[in-house]
Amino acid sequence: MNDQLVLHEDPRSGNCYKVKLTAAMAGKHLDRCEYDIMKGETRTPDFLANVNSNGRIPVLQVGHRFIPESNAASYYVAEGSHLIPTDPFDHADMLRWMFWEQYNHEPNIATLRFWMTEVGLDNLTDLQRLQMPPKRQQGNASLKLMDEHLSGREWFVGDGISLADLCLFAYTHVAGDADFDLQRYPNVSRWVERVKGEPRYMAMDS
Ligand SMILES: N[C@@H](CCC(=O)N[C@@H](CS)C(=O)NCC(=O)O)C(=O)O
Repeated sequence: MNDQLVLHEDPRSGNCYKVKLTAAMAGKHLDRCEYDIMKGETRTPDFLANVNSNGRIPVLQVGHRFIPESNAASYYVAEGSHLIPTDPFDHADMLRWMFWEQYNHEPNIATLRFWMTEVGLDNLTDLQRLQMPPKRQQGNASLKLMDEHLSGREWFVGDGISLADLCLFAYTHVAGDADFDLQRYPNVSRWVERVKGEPRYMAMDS
């Protein structure tokens, strides 16, 4: 893999952080190209035509090709590293948690965090206001499920850290920004500290 890797990102995004954290832990270099999503910079005709027709970051540029979707981009970066289990069951289980993160976790915890920290409660639409209680309930249900899974185990898959841990970590460790109380989930809290203690760990604001 000799292609240059460029991450198209907004540094405030946990989805973008997943790709940077994965690169740090896998010992790979990423160049960065920054956008401000609050100014619509990922919705310009140029971005839609040339980077991601879905109008969102992160997007990983590999040479002249582009991989949108944080977990797919992280998977490309992690290829060949200790973060990707070689056992077929563990590999599928890692993907299970990454798909689960996108369906059950990120749409609730990350969206509430975005609304509360970037958009601001006063600026929410009526529909967003209505969606807040169910998102909070579903976010807490996700944290509870994670806490139960981590009972008696250190990592989400098999015996070691994998990409599943990093994809789940990105928005879990900042869930407090959206008023989720991680102290209610002691196994999750210990796992957060475990990830932070990994040798090549990189903080979100790095
Ligand atoms: N499922 C996508 C979600 C990407 C996403 O929602 N990106 C947000 C930032 S975290 C974005 O680009 N928002 C700007 C917009 O929608 O205009 C992923 O995991 O990469």
